[in-house]
Amino acid sequence: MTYRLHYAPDNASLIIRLALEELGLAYDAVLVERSKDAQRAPAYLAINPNGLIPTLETPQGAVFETGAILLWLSEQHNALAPAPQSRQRGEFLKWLFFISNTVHTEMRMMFYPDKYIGADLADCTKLRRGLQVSLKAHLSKLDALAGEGHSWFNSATVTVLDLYVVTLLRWMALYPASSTKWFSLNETPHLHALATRIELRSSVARAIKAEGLGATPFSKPRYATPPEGSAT
Ligand SMILES: N[C@@H](CCC(=O)N[C@@H](CS)C(=O)NCC(=O)O)C(=O)O
Repeated sequence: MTYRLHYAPDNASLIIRLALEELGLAYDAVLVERSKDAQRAPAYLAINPNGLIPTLETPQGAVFETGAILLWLSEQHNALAPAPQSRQRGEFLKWLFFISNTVHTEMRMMFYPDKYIGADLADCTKLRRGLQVSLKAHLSKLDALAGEGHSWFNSATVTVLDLYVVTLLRWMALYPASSTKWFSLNETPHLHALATRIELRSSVARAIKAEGLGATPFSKPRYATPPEGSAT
């Protein structure tokens, strides 16, 4: 069975697309029409009861949650991560989980504060300010990590952690459009170098084409102009 990636342009499914492209795997990309709230339609909820994008259909069933899909793919295909028995595995895993359950979650709250605290504008602004402070501190830690010469982050061998981090950097620069001034990639030179290096890969060129991401999707991103679907 060919993998089926349920995606919307420039959504978290982009991270999975990058991994699939990097692994050179065949897959079908199935558009989830965000403009029609298709992620909450019964057919989608049957494969992802949380109604979130992405979901990857596999021969072993549907896998959801970005971090879980990345880990699953890296284990199935023995690539894009230190091997399970290797000395580096624990270090790699703790940072992958930190990205998935802390940084990505904070970004979700930045994008959709109303889902957490209601639609009051003043409240949302306050929440976003708090998140910006926290994200800046996390970015500074990640930048230091990226400069430490690990084999599993910002090295010549690409990992799912690299792909996850550069996509989050992209979103920090773009979303929500009204509140991105806090972010400057120049403040984290190691992450800047990572973003610049990853976007030159041929796997990324294919993702750029599929989702209309522009030539520098991580180091100097612009809003997507996808051939189908919409980011929101
Ligand atoms: N924890 C989830 C978060 C995924 C997520 O936030 N997806 C967004 C798109 S980037 C989504 O589905 N948003 C639609 C919604 O919240 O209704 C994961 O890692 O897969």
